[in-house]
Amino acid sequence: MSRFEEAKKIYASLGVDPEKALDALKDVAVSVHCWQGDDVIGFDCKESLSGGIQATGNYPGRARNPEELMADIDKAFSLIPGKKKLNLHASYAIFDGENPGRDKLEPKHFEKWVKFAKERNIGLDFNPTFFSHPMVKDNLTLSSPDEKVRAYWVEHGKACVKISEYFAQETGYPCLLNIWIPDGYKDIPADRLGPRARFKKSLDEILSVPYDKSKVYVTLESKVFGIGLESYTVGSAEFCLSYSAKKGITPLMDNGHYHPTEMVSDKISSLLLFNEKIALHITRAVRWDSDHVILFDDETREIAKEIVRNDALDRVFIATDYFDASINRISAWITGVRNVQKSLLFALLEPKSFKELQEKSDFTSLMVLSEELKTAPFGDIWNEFLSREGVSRDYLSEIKEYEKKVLVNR
Ligand code: RNT
Ligand code: ZN
Repeated sequence: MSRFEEAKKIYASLGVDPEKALDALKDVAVSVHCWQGDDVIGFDCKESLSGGIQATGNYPGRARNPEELMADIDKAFSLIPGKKKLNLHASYAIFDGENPGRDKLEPKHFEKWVKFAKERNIGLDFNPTFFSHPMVKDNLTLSSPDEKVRAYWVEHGKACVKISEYFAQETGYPCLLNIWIPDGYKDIPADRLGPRARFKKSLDEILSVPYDKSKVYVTLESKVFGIGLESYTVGSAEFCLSYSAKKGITPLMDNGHYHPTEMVSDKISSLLLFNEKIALHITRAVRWDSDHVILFDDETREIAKEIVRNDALDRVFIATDYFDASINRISAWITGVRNVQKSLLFALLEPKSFKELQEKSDFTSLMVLSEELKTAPFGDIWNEFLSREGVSRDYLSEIKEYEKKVLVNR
């Protein structure tokens, strides 16, 4: 008997059918962020990374242009099983001639990405880029008191709505447009309301652009602090949740954007009760919003359990968001995305009876069985998934080969 057949028996004895789990997993799309490949630099201007986020390390082989980034994405995607989408930022626009500025971006500046997506039959998600740009003034964009600055970024937001609609139309997959602004203050502000009122007004203006709500899902990502924005962020959790609820858009939670003991896994159920759809940026925060590569760790598994247990695989938009420049960037992509999928599979292999144990207050059984499950032959089910997807288990040797042949020559 194969290891998979053996493992199936063990899971069956726990009341779990691994075939069903594998079947469910293959249809879950993970939106893979493009910015792991080039340390969040993009192609549209020479500004260094700003907005209170940081990619640290100088491992060789950063993608320097669209061709290199596309080749690296292809390499990573060839070693990631399951369904994928590609998540782009506006700063990854590809210009044939002049750069018209972020306020004047058009669908044509993303034609090459659409071609890339169509050829691979994947969907595209999108993000306006409100950072790393000379029009960011005093760490403010959509909440700036300078009307010229605010208007510039409103135009950028509107342009991105149109580009998202174009992505959805062309690829045939809905496009998620995620709005995140880095706006905030290093030190205690004298006025907390003013910037938030301006942010609200700016969002209203951006969303006044008509768009097809069945094709474009606008999401709003909150954040508690950033580097140089330690005391106040305009787009706080309360602001973003309230705005999303009022306007009928989708809230997005990034698990690096909360106080260190606050867990996104605990927040998912509440949001599911009040929203048709919710969105996630899965990342790993080490002591701060450090955006380390996602591991197969407790919180990632707990997030996955909350999605699966609540039958919400079709209600949660799952995206990755991390940037590590200290290790092979392609390996980072693969490891992180595979760990999201592993966590989902782990959750899909949890017995339904656990809920009943809780309801009966049989916490003894719940603890014993949950601990037992941790050493069940999960690896054999995961390996079966990889082989059904035609993806090899060992990606290290392939990555090292690509590093030798391609990356070190950059
Ligand atoms: C920053 C946010 C945001 C960015 C990307 C690049 O803290 O998490 O999602 O990481 O837009
Ligand atoms: Zn994020």
